[in-house]
Amino acid sequence: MKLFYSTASPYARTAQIVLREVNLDPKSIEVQTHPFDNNVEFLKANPLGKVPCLITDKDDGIFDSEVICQYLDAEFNQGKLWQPVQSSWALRTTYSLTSGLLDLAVARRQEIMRDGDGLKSDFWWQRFNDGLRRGFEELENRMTLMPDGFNLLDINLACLIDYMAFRHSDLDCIGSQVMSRFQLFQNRPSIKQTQPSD
Ligand SMILES: N[C@@H](CCC(=O)N[C@@H](CS)C(=O)NCC(=O)O)C(=O)O
Repeated sequence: MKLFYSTASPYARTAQIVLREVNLDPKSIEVQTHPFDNNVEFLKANPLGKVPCLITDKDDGIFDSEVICQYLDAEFNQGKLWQPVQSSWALRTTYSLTSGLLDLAVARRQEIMRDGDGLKSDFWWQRFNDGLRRGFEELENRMTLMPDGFNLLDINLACLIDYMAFRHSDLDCIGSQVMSRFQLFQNRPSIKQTQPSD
């Protein structure tokens, strides 16, 4: 099995955390790549050219991060990390909210990079900021729904919170309930060993 990841990708990090949580050996599975390197094996497994991408022992390509996390959990952990989320549409929607916030945070990062080429759009900048503000407000309101025990939604949440600190420390939009939830598990080895970096 191979997991293609990049060290700055919050989506790839969710899969890296699950690898560790289900007691697989990351050293023998993780392959660091940059999506822009266009590694041939990686592009064959994921024609979209995005990390993360998993190649299974049967040589099947699996993406995106949500499917990889559920695959690893189902195959190697009896689905214990997804089970608390799976049974509730509200929690699954909260999972989608964290994924959507990651999409906005990554898009905002791309807008910052485009600024270097003089291509920053004021319209999209405002739209990403507004989406992040509204989305984090909604996430704060949903924290009362969170189930007991660490689960795949917590993993998405951890990657989101750390990515905001990594790329968007100028924004102050994370509420106290979200931070309290994060603090419950931020010291897990799987979280500490996978901090984002350039
Ligand atoms: N929905 C995808 C998003 C993956 C994604 O956008 N990854 C970024 C890195 S953060 C990437 O590989 N971008 C390269 C590109 O878009 O060409 C997932 O959850 O895996």
